[in-house]
Amino acid sequence: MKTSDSIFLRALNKESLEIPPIWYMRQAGRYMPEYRAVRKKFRNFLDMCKNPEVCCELALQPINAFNLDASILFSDILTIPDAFGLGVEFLEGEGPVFKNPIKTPKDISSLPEFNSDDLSYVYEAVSNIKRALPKNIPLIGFCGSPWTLAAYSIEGRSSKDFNYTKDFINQNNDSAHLFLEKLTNACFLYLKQQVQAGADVIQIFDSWANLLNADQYEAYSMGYVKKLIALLKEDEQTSNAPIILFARDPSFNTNKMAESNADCLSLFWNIDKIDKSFLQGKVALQGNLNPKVLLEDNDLIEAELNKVLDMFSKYPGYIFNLGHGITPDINPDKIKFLTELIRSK
Ligand code: 1CP
Repeated sequence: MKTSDSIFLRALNKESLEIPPIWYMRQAGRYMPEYRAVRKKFRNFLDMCKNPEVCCELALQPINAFNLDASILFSDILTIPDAFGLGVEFLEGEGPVFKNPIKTPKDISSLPEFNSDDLSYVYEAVSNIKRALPKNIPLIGFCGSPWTLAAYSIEGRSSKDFNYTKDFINQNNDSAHLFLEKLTNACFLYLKQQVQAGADVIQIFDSWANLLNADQYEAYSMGYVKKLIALLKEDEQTSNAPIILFARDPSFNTNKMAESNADCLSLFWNIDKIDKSFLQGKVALQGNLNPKVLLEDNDLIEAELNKVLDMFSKYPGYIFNLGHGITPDINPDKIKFLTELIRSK
């Protein structure tokens, strides 16, 4: 089997398939006992990401447990802000905390030049995972969207509303755009090295798209995602890697996401209507079962799965996934049940 035989790549190429390829956002993570056993050896989560052998072991765990159709690099989106010198730490129960967040426009103008070689531990993880995977299982490399990375870097931590970030961009608009520009170039160089190391597909996570109204989304997020995708499509080394764009709970129509020129749109779980006649032939679609459904009994899981499959299974280029990541409270048996159920239909 060659990588090009993969049903995941065929779906990304907008082919209609009998059974959709299956993978899960956050398929490696705390919900798996084998992940927790490795995780407890590291105090700071990012130290674990800086160990390419461990990242390889973690990326392979869900492939071995559930026989999935795609693997995703084990890492985090906050490696880029860390490489800019913002000092990212993930301590027990706290989520990400930045030692040196962006506080003033001067912090942006005086940022060091992004050196993509500082993230060589990520590219090493990519090549280790690629070597360990069966040939027909493609590897997804990823980054956060420039907007999502800017939000964490300015807020200095996670937040429900990122109000500090919103005030900062309103008061320092030119600097905010300069920062987004720097992040866009960093994302491009970072993804290029992931592809050079063996990533077959790229996913861009716009996990805080929901903070922006439609106009702000265009100005602060979509504009830069478009630029990033254009850079990737124009570069000889990355032009063949299909690009998936995920946006959390967007306040804009799904058709808008297709303007990014991404090859596939990853739909948040609350999207229950799509304009198939507009999207068909332009983009593949990925999604979008609500992860919370996996906390319910099997009959309810099947009923909710059927709704998703009714909506998408005939769509040319459909990839089964959740509408957001697997949460730590989900029992791995439910992932096995769901995966087998999809393949039995
Ligand atoms: O304590 C732990 O064990 C850490 C939990 C964890 C894991 C397993 C974090 C901390 N990151 C990851 C891995 C990770 N992160 C992966 C690879 C695993 C896989 O998918 O199989 C990926 C793709 C990410 C991407 C990521 N990190 C996103 C985008 C996806 C999304 O969920 O929207 C985001 C927003 C982050 C930031 C992040 N990483 C971790 C935390 C706790 C957070 C903050 C989340 C928040 O702000 O609420």
